[in-house]
Amino acid sequence: MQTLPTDPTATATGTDDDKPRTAMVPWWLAAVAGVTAAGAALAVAELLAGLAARIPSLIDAVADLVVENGFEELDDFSRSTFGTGQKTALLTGIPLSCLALGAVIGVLARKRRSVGVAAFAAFGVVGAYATWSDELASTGWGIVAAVVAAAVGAAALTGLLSAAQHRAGGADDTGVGAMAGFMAERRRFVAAGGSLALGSIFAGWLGTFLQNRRSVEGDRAEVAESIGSGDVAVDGGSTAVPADVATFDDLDGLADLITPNDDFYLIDTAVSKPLLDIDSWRLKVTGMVDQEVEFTFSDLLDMDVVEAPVTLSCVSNQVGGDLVGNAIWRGVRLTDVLDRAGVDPATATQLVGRSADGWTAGFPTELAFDGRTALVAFAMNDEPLPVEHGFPARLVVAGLYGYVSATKWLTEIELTTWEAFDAFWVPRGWAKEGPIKTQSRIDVPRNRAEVPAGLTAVAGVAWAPDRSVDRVEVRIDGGNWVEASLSGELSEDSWRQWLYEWDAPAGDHTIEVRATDGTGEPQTAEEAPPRPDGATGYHSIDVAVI
Ligand SMILES: Nc1nc2c(c(=O)[nH]1)N[C@H]1C(S)=C(S)[C@@H](COP(=O)(O)O)O[C@H]1N2
Ligand SMILES: [Mo]
Repeated sequence: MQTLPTDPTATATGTDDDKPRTAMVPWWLAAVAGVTAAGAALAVAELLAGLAARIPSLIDAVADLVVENGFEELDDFSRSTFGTGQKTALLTGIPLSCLALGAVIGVLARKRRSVGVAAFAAFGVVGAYATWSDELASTGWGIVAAVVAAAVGAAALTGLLSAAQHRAGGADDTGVGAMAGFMAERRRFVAAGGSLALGSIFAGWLGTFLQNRRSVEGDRAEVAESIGSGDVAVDGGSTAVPADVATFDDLDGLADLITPNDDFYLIDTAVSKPLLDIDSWRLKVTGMVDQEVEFTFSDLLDMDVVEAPVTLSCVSNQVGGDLVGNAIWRGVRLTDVLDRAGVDPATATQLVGRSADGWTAGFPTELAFDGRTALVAFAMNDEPLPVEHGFPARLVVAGLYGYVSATKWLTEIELTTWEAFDAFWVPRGWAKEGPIKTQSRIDVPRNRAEVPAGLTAVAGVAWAPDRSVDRVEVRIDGGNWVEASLSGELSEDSWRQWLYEWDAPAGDHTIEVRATDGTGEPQTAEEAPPRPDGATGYHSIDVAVI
């Protein structure tokens, strides 16, 4: 075995830095150096983001940027297969792409180190730009994080490439394995690269750990006390239905009349959910108002607090889909909030809700004043709003799809005109107005289920907020519509369960459902996709009766 000098600077074969006469680093070694350098840059950025809440995670910021600009059909995508998995895919895809780019940069930087430095500088610019468009983060700190990360990446790359040029020489003839031979020959590279890689893994892990540890559960517990949830657990939520309202909750597979918070669908563009501090949180009412006003959380609690069951639905819900839920919301009336500012719906024709992370939703101001349920809500099923549902406050407007109304992490209500502003989803191909269409869904039996012949329960839910559901009918194999029985009605904003006892004959059958709203208008049979203003048509399932 070769005797190795203990002092790495004592090697005679290596040449430092940019001296062009040195033998070129093999491309694969340069690729390894590039990957390691990119990893170090990412890790440092995540560590900084972990150390201070004000410093944004560059990965999150880039993911947000992709969501906001890349995915026009986010709502469509997130509906089925991808689900929240789409965001997870982004959060792993972005670092993986960075590492892959790092490999390319490493190879390109073999001849000229300046190419590597320039590439990392470009990385930094992208990171800084992404944090600049992130409303929750301080832009200044975002730029600091990006500059530090880029500098670490560039330094790591040049350092590793230099280390890679040091060959301790002659290891191939020692008879030891190829790996050991390589290690001996490139020991400076192995030592530098190995410790950098290990350090990066640790820094990245620590940064992610610190970021994930952040929570607002303390604030939520405080809110639980002040909203009088009493001894209601902070994560359970009460879904107790009033005694005088009949339900079919006992039926297996049927959606509960009140959706538990943990089962309530989730749709938003936020890659990491805003964690808002209850003491510094403010709700501002701005724009075309008599005077702009600002509410603290306790200002809201001092107002008249009301509670209302409201069914919320996503415009991208397919016929038969599950992007719909029914919760009891508690908060203050939107009109009470608007009255403090002084709003004239005849001139200020659009109400825009804005979230802490810059998302927007807008609807005609007159709808806030037409008598429907419209709340600045802070509790959901007797529990402070869960973080993912908008803690500490959100809008809930009965009868409007979420994308035009239900702003989570609400920080501002701006009064403007209908023409002056298009909220987040409007330029992305969704209708500017979003009234919820009457819909019904079959939960039991499941599509393509095998059902034993004889009496069997066919059941589901139907909704038409804020018009109420008056009738639900079922049709077997295109025959006559027969009326199903209905659960009690929590409110006209709330969905109803329906149940039909079917005497099922053997064979293959198709079951369809339709609802009629409180105005006597039956659900339309005409099939329409979710885009641009909500899916229509009858939910239909096929079953095999045996
Ligand atoms: N801040 C913010 N609020 C938002 C959204 C969003 O992306 N960001 N999505 C809206 C949409 S499209 C829907 S359907 C509802 C869903 O509310 P949920 O996730 O509590 O069910 O929230 C609305 N509020
Ligand atoms: Mo939605």
